[in-house]
Amino acid sequence: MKLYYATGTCSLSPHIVASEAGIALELERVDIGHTPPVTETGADYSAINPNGYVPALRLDDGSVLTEGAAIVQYLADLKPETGLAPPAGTPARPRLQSWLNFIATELHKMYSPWLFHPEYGEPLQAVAREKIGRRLAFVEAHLATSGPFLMGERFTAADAYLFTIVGWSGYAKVDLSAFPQVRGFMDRVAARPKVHDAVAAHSRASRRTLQNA
Ligand SMILES: N[C@@H](CCC(=O)N[C@@H](CS)C(=O)NCC(=O)O)C(=O)O
Repeated sequence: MKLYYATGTCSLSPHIVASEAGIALELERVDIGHTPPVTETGADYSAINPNGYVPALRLDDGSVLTEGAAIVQYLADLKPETGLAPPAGTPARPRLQSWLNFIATELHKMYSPWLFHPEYGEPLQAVAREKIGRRLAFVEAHLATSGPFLMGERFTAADAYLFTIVGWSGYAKVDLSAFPQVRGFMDRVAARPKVHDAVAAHSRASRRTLQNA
């Protein structure tokens, strides 16, 4: 399997899930700033994902799966024993999907693009930061009562995604000082050896096979 990724982006989330699951991924970096986007091997990325964004996962049958929330579930389901995604058909699975959807729509797309493009200007960015603050307050309250992870005692794919997006807070000037539970969560996740490996590999990786990163 090959993960199309770009450093510093949401493609870290499936990278973490693969690392936690012990799944070997081939990696191919995409220059998403290039028009049209190209991969490091010179391939036209828009022929791989017509939407031009990362992540995308090339499956072993040659087909391509897009959308981070779907990709992390696919990877987690390959290794059900890890508990990275509860089994389909159990009440816990839609709760995982609820978190993934919340992170994708209420956090990911509030941080990006609003806080990543200065051309939107400070008034719009202030609106985005205020909304993110309200959503983080919700996460804060949840972690306080039901943590240490989003689904309770076990680290899941939703935690990988939350860690990835909230990790943009410094760059996006989102103040986490009012959210000690969230900050504790970030420290807890960052301290996981397989997360550490994925973060390091995500930053330095070039096209190669990543064995159990
Ligand atoms: N809906 C997509 C969005 C992915 C996304 O926003 N990717 C960003 C990086 S975090 C990207 O590649 N942006 C470049 C672009 O939109 O052209 C998903 O959840 O996977």
